[in-house]
Amino acid sequence: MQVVYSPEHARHDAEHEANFGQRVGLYELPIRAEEIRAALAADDDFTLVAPTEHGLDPILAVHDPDLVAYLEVAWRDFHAEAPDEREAFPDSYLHPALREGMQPGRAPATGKGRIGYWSWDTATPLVEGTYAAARAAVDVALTAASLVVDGGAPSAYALCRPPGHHAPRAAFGGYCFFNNAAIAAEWTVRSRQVKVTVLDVDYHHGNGIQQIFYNRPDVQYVSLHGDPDRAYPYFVGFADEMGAGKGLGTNLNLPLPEKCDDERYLTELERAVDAVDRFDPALVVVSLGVDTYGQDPIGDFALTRDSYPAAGAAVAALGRPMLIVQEGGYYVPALGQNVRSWLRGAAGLPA
Ligand code: SP5
Ligand code: ZN
Repeated sequence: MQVVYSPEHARHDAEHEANFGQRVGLYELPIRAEEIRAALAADDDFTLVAPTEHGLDPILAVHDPDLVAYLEVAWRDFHAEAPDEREAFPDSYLHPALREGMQPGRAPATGKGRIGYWSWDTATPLVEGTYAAARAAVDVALTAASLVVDGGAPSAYALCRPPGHHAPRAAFGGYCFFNNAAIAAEWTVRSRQVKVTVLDVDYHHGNGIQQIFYNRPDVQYVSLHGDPDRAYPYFVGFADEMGAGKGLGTNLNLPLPEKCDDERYLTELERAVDAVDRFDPALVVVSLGVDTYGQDPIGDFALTRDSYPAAGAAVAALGRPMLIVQEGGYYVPALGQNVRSWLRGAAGLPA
């Protein structure tokens, strides 16, 4: 299987996040991508390839142009008013109740306040190299998509970092800036006039992907994740969210309990795979997070490594072209082997 990787990811090198008001070490670190790269580079069944530049148009097909323009200047803008900070964080957010009954909110023109208009959580610091890294991650996803869609490969893996599935059309958060998987899905739909599914197996619900495609009949979103009644991102990902308008029926959420084990998970994955098969997509984009692992520091599932080849094989059994896009996974000692296991299962290789 071909693996698209760019060293540019390392330019997004923030160090902290805020969890319930506490400044803690960031979980989403450059070493994550390096561990995955090393595990795949050591395996002859994988070939690393560099991304090609795809420009801004595929990003603008998904994201608000004002978000894209903001992210390009966000560091400069914040740094000008807070020159002593190495990481940019908001101190206020535009809660919907703040302007209830008034004109919609808008971003202040410049400065420290502006970041709180575009951000939606307290765990997504922005640093000097964030924009370059986020742009490269999109190129990684689109290059891998092209290997499958244009090149006829049965599957390809995009080693994206920063991840993307929490970024909706017009905001960033959840360690995500540009929604790599959604951008690759939309690019395929537009260039090929086909239906695409995004199957999200990260521990967290991919609220960004759901939001972007919620009204769309031609893009299905299916997700297995920690129930938002207890798990981040808390406000999106409930089972009764099934799409709207022409997209009604194209969104499927399968929220799962704490300590979910391999057997339960693989049973639920079969339900997800059946729904994908019924939708009949020309491409399956897998948002792959291995923060479902039992030892993950921010997830609460109990999956073992054995579940990953089985999960990859279950999705591959659809017999449809597959683009696998990296999302989360934060237990660094097992990260490379967990991802490798999933991909080997997806490629029909022995575990
Ligand atoms: C792509 C992705 O997986 N994003 C996840 C973002 C989660 N951010 C919030 C982290 C909250 C961590 N809570 C710590 C619990 C420690 N036991
Ligand atoms: Zn996650």
